[in-house]
Amino acid sequence: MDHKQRMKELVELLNRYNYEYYVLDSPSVSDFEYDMLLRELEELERLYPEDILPDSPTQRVGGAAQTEFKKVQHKEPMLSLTNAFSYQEVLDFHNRIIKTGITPTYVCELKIDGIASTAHYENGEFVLGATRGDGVVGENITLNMKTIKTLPLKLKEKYNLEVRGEVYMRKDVFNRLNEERKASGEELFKNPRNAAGGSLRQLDPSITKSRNLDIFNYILVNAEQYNISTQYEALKFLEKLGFNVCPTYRHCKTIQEVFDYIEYWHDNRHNLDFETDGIVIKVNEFEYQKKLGFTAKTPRWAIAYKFPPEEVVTKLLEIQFNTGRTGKVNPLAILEPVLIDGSVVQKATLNNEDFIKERDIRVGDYVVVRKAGEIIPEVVRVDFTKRDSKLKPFEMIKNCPSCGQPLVRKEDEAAYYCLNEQCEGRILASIIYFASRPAMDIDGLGEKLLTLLYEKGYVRKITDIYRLKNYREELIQIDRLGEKSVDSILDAIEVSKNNPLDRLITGLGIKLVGSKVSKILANKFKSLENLRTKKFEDFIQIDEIGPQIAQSIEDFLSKNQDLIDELISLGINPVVESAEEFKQIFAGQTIVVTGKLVHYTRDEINDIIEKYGGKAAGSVSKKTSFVVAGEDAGSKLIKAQELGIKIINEEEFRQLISGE
Ligand code: 0OX
Repeated sequence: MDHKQRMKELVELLNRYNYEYYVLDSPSVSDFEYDMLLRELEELERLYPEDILPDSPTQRVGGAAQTEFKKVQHKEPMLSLTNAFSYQEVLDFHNRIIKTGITPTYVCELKIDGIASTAHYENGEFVLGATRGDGVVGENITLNMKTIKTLPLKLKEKYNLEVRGEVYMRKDVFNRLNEERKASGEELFKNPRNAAGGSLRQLDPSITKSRNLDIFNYILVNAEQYNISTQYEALKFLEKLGFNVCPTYRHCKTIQEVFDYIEYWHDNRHNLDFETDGIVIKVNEFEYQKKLGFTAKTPRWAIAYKFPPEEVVTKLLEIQFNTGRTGKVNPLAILEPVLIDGSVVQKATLNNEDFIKERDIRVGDYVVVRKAGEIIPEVVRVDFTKRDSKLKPFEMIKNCPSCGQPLVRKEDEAAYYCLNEQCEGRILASIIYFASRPAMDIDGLGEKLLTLLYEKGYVRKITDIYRLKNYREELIQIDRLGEKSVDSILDAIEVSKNNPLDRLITGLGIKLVGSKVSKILANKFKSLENLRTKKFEDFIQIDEIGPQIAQSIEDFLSKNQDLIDELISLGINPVVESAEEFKQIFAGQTIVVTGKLVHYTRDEINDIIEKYGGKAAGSVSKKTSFVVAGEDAGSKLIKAQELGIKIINEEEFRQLISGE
């Protein structure tokens, strides 16, 4: 292929990936793949500048500007960063600077994996917020930015200033959002950055608000005006004004200290509650920054070191299919077990038929597997150098792997569905979902055991779970289950009868009704008995519920009155607790949880803090009332110690809420 053709191909590919990334918030390639293609294009353009295409992504500063928001012209262009993919490239950056005759110090910051934004203040009040857009013109997202709790709306002093930063979604918020989306059958966000982007670009700010975004600020525009001469002082100044600055920044006096910083965070970044994809290294002294200046799109005084992607190659042993409770049939890669980032991975998502075919993934291939955003392992691509020529191309199955009915591919969707409501795979999946963590959270009653109990006929529908106590003796005989574990499972089942109503509603698996809508329904209707009689008109009156959800609830109720009867007669009929029952012991307090806990997931403890009147925050600042520290607590604990903030352990927290 000649260079012109390759350049054209790269421009087309990169523009498509840009569109997926910036507009759809659903990229089909990893950042690393994107960066490598971009590098190839930049190299070709350097060799053949006369052939640069006008629509080349190198010819603009950032992502695509959206159409629905009002445009904002940035007074100072919003630049991006040159990437470095190795220590050598960081060293080259340093040497280039030294060569100009200056000896700078550096400020290292974590590179927050979010959406760049800018915030304008007049007289200390937040007046305008914008995205980067193409770097020159961004979108006015003032209303959406106002919903970000970590962005101050009023500063401690009445300054006129512009501050830039990264809007991001915490990992726990992201996990909760995706759990909800999964429960309501919506497409999942690939990673916290896409979720942040998708949430920030909502035309309805109330949706943005519900997404619980956060911001870290890192640039004060024209900082010299405030008698500040270094980036380090600028960050301190921002903190003092009430901005949320990522507390891990460090002033590095030598390039060796920069490498130490990179190494430290390479090893420790997984303990953070937000995602970071690298380290930003900035010349500290503004005087030197000025001297070094800019290229067309990036400053010469800063560089982003990108952490290498956590990818490993392993053999694809089999592609399995399973039918979910909504009927969706998901292909699943069964892999030769490998260690990725400290945990063994033997299953990974293959998304859908198109994904597999576009990448020509075949059973028997060696595939590159990545832990996408530390969450769901994903097959990324085939290592074609190891391809065995005898391997057969992938063929999508035509019938439901569970009931055998023909599968249907819905228009505009890549997924296939089994439409048989009596499909055993779907029924089993809905029972598993009922007992699972976002729903009734019955300890010990997971996928494996429920599948066994289903096959043996003990549990054929949701309500059979509550009849298991009649088969205690038989259960003890099953597959080495034993007396002790059977009793503890039966106990957990009984305890689940007292679960809050919203968990029960979630567990019903009503289409489009995840844990969030369930909470709204529980608060509004207070009991299952009351909810069961309600109709479309009752649901549509609720602000957060649109016609599709209202219809889906009505349809479900009309078909499932027997199930509700049974649940109630089995004693599963929770009534909503009123907020007053929880003493507001944390009223007015901001509490940060860090490290691994024994008794709660992060979501659970945050819920408890909020129920008791407190605010659960993601990062430590002077405003933090106290920190709850579990095992292996990292930078937040250190920050709290530095600031002299009270630190308690999990046991002490439990005592606080139990009133001991
Ligand atoms: C980040 C981040 C991004 C902005 C333009 C010149 C320096 N994602 O965390 N950018 C910058 O600074 C750039 N700093 C950061 N920390």
